[in-house]
Amino acid sequence: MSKTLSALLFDVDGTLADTERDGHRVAFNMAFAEAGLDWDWSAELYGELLAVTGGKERMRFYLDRYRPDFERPDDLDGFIAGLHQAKTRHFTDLLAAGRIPLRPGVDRLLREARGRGLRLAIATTTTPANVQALLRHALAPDGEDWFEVIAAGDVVPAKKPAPDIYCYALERMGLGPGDCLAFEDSENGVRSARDAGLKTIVTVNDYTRGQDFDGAALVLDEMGEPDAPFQVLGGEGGAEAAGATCLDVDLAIRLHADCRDAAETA
Ligand code: XBP
Ligand code: MG
Repeated sequence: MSKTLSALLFDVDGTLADTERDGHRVAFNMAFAEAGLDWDWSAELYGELLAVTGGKERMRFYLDRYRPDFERPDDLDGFIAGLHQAKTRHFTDLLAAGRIPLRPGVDRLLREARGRGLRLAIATTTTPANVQALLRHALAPDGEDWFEVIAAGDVVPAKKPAPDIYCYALERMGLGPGDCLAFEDSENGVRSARDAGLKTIVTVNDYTRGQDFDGAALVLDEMGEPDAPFQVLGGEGGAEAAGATCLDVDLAIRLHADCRDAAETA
């Protein structure tokens, strides 16, 4: 395994920002209403639907599971794609209106990582336009340029929990998984990163708190800020985090080194 931590790979939804309940869910419901459908995804139902990653895949799952009687149009794929386009428009409008901020500590960690020469990438299931809008409106006008690779959406056929999107990002960067750390918020995300060979730091949210993060290097409530410390909820690198108040580059380097030692001992 590489001795140096070269890059940080970030999930988007739930990790960079709490986008699901008050962002994606709201945008889906706006698209449904606009299309004259009586579908309305409550915050609770949405928690169940999140088991399926990808908005188009999620709508199809909803139809199969909750709307078996819905009279399906001949071109179901086209119908779902149309709804999804409208949903993306509504979601990016919410972002442009500044409705969805970054999670605590994300801005700080990204700035520090950039300043210290770490390479940055995105590996996400969501649509590229959503990533672009979030980075532009919640991070910085040139936020997209901070990331060497933005791997998103349908660029790979199999979405998380398949490892494909991480493998794609690593290949584009010419790096191996041992050179990097991944940042995730969900079990599906951790499985994806783990199966790509990556060590992963998890920040949970209300939808993912009770999930299984087996093998994660560290599980936190938030990345934390110097005046608003994180809480360590689990993970194999808890000892490395002792005494730390927030997730910074030094802690990331310690966690990466710890993983390396474990791999060398094994
Ligand atoms: C995110 C997703 C996405 C978003 C919606 O998962 O599953 O589908 O919920 O975005 P992850 P789209 O954080 O694991 O990448 O509607 O653009 O798919
Ligand atoms: Mg996520």
